[in-house]
Amino acid sequence: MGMNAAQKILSSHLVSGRMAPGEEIAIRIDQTLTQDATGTMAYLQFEAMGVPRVKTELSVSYVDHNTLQTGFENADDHCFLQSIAAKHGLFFSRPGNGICHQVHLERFGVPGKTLLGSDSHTPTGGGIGMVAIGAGGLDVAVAMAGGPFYMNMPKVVLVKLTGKLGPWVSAKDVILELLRRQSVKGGVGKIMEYGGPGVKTLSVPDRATITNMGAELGATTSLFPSDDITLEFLSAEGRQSAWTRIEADPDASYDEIIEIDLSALEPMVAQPHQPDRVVKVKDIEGLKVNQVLVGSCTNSSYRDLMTLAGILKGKKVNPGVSAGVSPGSRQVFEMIARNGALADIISAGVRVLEATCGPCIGMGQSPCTDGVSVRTFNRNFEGRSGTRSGKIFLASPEVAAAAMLTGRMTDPRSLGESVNVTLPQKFLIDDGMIIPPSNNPEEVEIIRGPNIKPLPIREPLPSSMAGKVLLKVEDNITTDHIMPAGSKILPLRSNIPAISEHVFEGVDKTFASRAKAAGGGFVIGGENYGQGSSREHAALAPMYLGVKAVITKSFARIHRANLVNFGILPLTFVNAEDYNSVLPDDELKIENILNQLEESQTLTVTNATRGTQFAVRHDLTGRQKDIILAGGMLNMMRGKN
Ligand code: MIC
Ligand code: SF4
Repeated sequence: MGMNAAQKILSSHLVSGRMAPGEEIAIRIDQTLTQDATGTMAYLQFEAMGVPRVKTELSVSYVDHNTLQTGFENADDHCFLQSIAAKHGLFFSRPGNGICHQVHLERFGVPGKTLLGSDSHTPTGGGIGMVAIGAGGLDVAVAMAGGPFYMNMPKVVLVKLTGKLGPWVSAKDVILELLRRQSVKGGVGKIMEYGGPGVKTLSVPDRATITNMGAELGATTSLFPSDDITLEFLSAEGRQSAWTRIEADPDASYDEIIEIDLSALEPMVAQPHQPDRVVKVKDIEGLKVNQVLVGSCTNSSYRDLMTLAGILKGKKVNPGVSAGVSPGSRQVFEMIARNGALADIISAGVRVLEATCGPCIGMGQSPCTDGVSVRTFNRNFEGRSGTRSGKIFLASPEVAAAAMLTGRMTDPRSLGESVNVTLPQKFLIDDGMIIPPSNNPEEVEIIRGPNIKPLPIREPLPSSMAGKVLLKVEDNITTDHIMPAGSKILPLRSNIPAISEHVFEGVDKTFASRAKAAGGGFVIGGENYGQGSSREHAALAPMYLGVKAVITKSFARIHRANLVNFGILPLTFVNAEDYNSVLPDDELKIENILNQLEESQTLTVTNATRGTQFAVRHDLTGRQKDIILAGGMLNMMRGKN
């Protein structure tokens, strides 16, 4: 039996385990990436490991998230990151050089390699045939120190593409259609591998839009083959020597097959506040739009911005719309500046922002009260834009451009002749904003601002735990709910005591003070708890506040791994109905934990307030048990040194 592309790459990197779905495997990591909002913690952790130089083939530290400098904090973090990269053997992509995923695809990604990134959209690299996975900063730090990455072997799903996208329909519509069908938890425990004749009709930027937003399906990663189209892209980046062909064998098997006929797709849009609330644009046509933004790691490539410029050329943004654009990289930015497309965008009245994440993570451009904002981004979670009452819709650059012109949700097919962008034979290559590591690392001094505080450490697991239910939440709670971002809170990413004051702020303002006063306690959640970002602050800060265990119906992959890494027990209800019987403020108790963990997959929780008991699963592997018992990965590693 032949292998699919995911199996080929994973098997060539397998360190331990059996590649059977659900079994724990460890894989060797060739490349890592970090961004500034998760990077400071990752490098503090890497430092704590005492490894002088990264052991990967390539590690890159990007600054793209915390670029709004309203105080010294972010600027200090940039200096810290630059100095630590120079010292420990990393390339440093300076602020302004672009969003990590876009730049990595352009300048560093290599088909067939593994990439681990401390950002959930790392799977963008799957657009050129990498197994690219998002993880918490601590897992990335371990990979930089030469350790393997552990995960449960995902199922491999074939997304078989047939046909060809019609005019005004683009890659975003493919992934929105998949989200419509599969939901935000449809990809949990799965790798989405794209195949079928339709693959040949999609360029690398198209593919990267699709693999990027596979994160919203909850998928471990998404992967396109590396074929002649990949070679064309890498050649245009002057990197043809990085190319190898990686395709599924003709007799490869898959755990599941999904078919999408590209010809049948129409312009789609995800409605507030989840990326899977997808409808056809024509079904909500006419909705008044207040703001339109084009950018983010999903849709800010040369192809996307040339499409925007082509649609806007010679026209003006509707007076009711505030329009903005943030290019994905300096390469894209400079190219559209030099070829005149940027002038068309400016002339149309679009506000031009830096080549960073910007509004995608609430760093400016928050919409007006109750504002409808159409964005080419990947997440539309409530409050993430910085305006709690904002209503964020996710759509393609074509749909965004149409809304800019009309001030309403508009099916772009009504605009007439479509704009078709051909990719250049050669991209503009200038790596001047990427600083290589120092040749004299011993001379590099690490610059540490006053906002960079030491990492808090948890005590080893106690034999029993008791405490109140501090909070009970519903299904699909995101890490943006648990540990909000945005321009005010993001500057505190290097300061856990300060950032922990904001845990669950948008859900319950009293959470942090109650948790501290109670000496910690429990959080109860529904399905897919912790979906969204890879930010380990969503585990680290609750850990700092004393959260002992989180009991849910199910977890999102990265967040569960982060909880384990920081010594918080992730537990799931054996009977989902028990969720209903636990109420806020109930006193819970788990006794004899160490024995219970050793002896079975389930633990008994006593609800002292209601006089009841219920069973929960821990599903911890032997390795994860050791981490939990030690009170987190850093404790465990220290114990071993
Ligand atoms: C996001 O899109 O939510 C982020 C900000 O890029 C996060 C990382 C972070 O919180 O720093 C992610 O996707 O992992
Ligand atoms: Fe940045 Fe947004 Fe992409 Fe996250 S999703 S990496 S915030 S652009």
